[in-house]
Amino acid sequence: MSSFLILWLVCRFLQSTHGLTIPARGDERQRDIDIGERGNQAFFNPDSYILSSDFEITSVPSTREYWFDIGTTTANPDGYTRQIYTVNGQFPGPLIEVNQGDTLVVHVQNNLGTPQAIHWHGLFQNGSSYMDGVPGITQCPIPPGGSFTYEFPITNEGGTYWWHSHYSNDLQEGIYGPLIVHDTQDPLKRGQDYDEDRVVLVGDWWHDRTQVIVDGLISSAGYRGTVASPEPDTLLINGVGEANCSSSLYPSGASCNPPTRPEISLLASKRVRLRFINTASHSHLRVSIDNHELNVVEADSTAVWGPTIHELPISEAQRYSVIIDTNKGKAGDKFWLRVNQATACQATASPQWALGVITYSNEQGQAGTGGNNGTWPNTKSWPDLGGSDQPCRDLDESYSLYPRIAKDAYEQTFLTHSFSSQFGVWTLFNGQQLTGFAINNVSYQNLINDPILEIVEREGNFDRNYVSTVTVWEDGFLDVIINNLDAIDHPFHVHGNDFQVVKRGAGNATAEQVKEMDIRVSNPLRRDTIWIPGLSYTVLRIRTDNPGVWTLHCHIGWHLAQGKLGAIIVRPQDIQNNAARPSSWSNLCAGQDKNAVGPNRRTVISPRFPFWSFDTLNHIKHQVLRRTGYAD
Ligand SMILES: *[C@@H]1O[C@H](CO)[C@@H](O)[C@H](O)[C@H]1NC(C)=O
Ligand SMILES: *[C@@H]1O[C@H](CO)[C@@H](O)[C@H](O)[C@H]1NC(C)=O
Ligand SMILES: *[C@@H]1O[C@H](CO)[C@@H](O)[C@H](O)[C@H]1NC(C)=O
Ligand SMILES: *[C@@H]1O[C@H](CO)[C@@H](O)[C@H](O)[C@H]1NC(C)=O
Ligand SMILES: *[C@@H]1O[C@H](CO)[C@@H](O)[C@H](O)[C@H]1NC(C)=O
Ligand SMILES: [Cu+2]
Repeated sequence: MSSFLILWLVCRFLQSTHGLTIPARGDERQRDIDIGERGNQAFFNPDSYILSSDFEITSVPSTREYWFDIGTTTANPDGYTRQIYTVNGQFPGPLIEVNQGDTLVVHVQNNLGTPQAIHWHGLFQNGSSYMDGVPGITQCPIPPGGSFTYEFPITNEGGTYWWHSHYSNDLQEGIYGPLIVHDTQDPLKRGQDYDEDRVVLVGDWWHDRTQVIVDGLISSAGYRGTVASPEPDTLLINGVGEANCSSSLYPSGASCNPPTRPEISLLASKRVRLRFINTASHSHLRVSIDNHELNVVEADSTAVWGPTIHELPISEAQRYSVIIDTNKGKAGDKFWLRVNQATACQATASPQWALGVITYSNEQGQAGTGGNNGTWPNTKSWPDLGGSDQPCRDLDESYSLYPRIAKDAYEQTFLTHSFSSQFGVWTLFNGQQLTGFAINNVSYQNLINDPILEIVEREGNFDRNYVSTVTVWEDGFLDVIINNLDAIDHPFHVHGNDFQVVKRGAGNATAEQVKEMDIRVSNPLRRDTIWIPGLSYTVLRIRTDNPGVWTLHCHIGWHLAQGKLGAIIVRPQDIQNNAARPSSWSNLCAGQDKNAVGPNRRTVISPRFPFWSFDTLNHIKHQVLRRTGYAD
């Protein structure tokens, strides 16, 4: 390969990305997105992400009922006005707050012209796999104009979760929100460990509609000239960002009306728990607050003893709670909240960031969006923030995170199964060839109206070649090896249970090799979403005490759309024995074409971006990062 070609490839990619301008702002810029008074503008009330101390945390169960109306509106989350999806007219979506032991009921009305389904990220769905919300895996999608009621008990869960669309990459369009489960047994307690409790969503944003991007990615032409996942146009904090309106990528001729920067007002001299949730489709993010150290106390929904750090790395779909002390000034003082894209995590990114404002206040409970009087913080960032060339790592690779409820690694696994995942050209079950991602050489095809769960109920087993699965029959402990054979990094999420991170290593590993390895025995981290660096593997130990069909997938939404999904089928016999379903669930499949493939897969080989060039790009990136191996 000539160096000219390599240079061309690099330039090609750099062209397709851009950063953000930070235009000077005055009072004349109105926050268009925060109040519902503007007809079809999306509504977001930042106060709704403040957890009230009035919420009664109790073990007395109750039923919590929510109504989700999914629709569209026109809004300008980052200055660019486009159609977005909303839930109850809100962007981002409403917060769900429950106690462990409650029954959650969510009535979803799909007012879109396309199907839909909602997943409850991190919740186990113990005994209710059919409520997991993955179309083609655990349900048929909710049709356009249709409705469906999700109803399930919250058992054994507590901490920070979120809900999001699992149809195509529609979560990117705005169908997501926080889901908080309180637990009287939670080692983290308000009043003891912290005084105030907030949710902060961080994520990324595109000016093109998701369907446009997905259609591009799975076409031979690619999106913006490539089948590699696109870098975002903007980063968002609680749904608000600032586009670079002078960038060549900013749609020409489009007006630019950036909303006011998000402001979070906090009482001075308190310990504040900030629950960060990364809702991004493609951005590993680094979060910091000038002058404030972040004491990490929760990873996904596991309460941990964690480090006190200046900058928090958080991958797609992960959650972290940090506690900060608001004793760095007096009421009225302001500090930057910085969300930086961890550029080195993506193959092609250039630096991007979003800024929010932390304002100290004397008044309880004001998020303070209207309160900004035109002055911005003059604080400086911590001097040791990660540079754009710093390799991405999960927090547990740099620091120890000890679950506060200690559990040693489960003993006596009955099976070690490896899922090897890779980008390439794959032959489908119908003979067609496609470019995309595969797990064990199978690039996922979604037979969306014939969910795997229902096949298992019908047939007592699942034996098809359009998705990579492993079936386990026992209640015990399973080791799942995930070999990331790409040079690029991927965040993996497993549904249905959390896992113990018992091993990470460079390269790939077979089941035979893993069985001989020393694993982390003492109180390994438990979580549900893990960042797996390029050309490395991880071993996840999972208890199979929850019968169901559990999706395992990359949480880069664009990779998911390109086939990066497999499943763990836990105890088909128990699925069959408990196959009573509400008729509303069965009705979603009634009369639908069982052979329909949707919504994403139908790719052909891309002549403009053949596999070898992606490989080359990986190679370049690998050299740039000079990745180091792991200590063990
Ligand atoms: C915004 O885009 C312009 C034009 O490409 C570029 O010169 C500028 O550096 C960008 N601003 C930022 C903050 O990236
Ligand atoms: C699911 O429920 C069963 C029966 O109560 C219990 O044994 C099991 O531990 C639970 N699993 C999870 C993941 O909550
Ligand atoms: C804005 O508020 C800050 C803090 O209360 C104050 O110091 C500053 O003078 C105010 N600026 C203007 C322009 O009113
Ligand atoms: C995938 O295909 C490659 C090349 O044919 C082969 O070496 C490898 O063993 C296959 N992997 C699995 C898990 O089947
Ligand atoms: C796994 O690693 C070995 C080196 O340890 C390498 O030779 C082999 O190609 C790797 N397998 C895959 C599928 O990448
Ligand atoms: Cu991925």
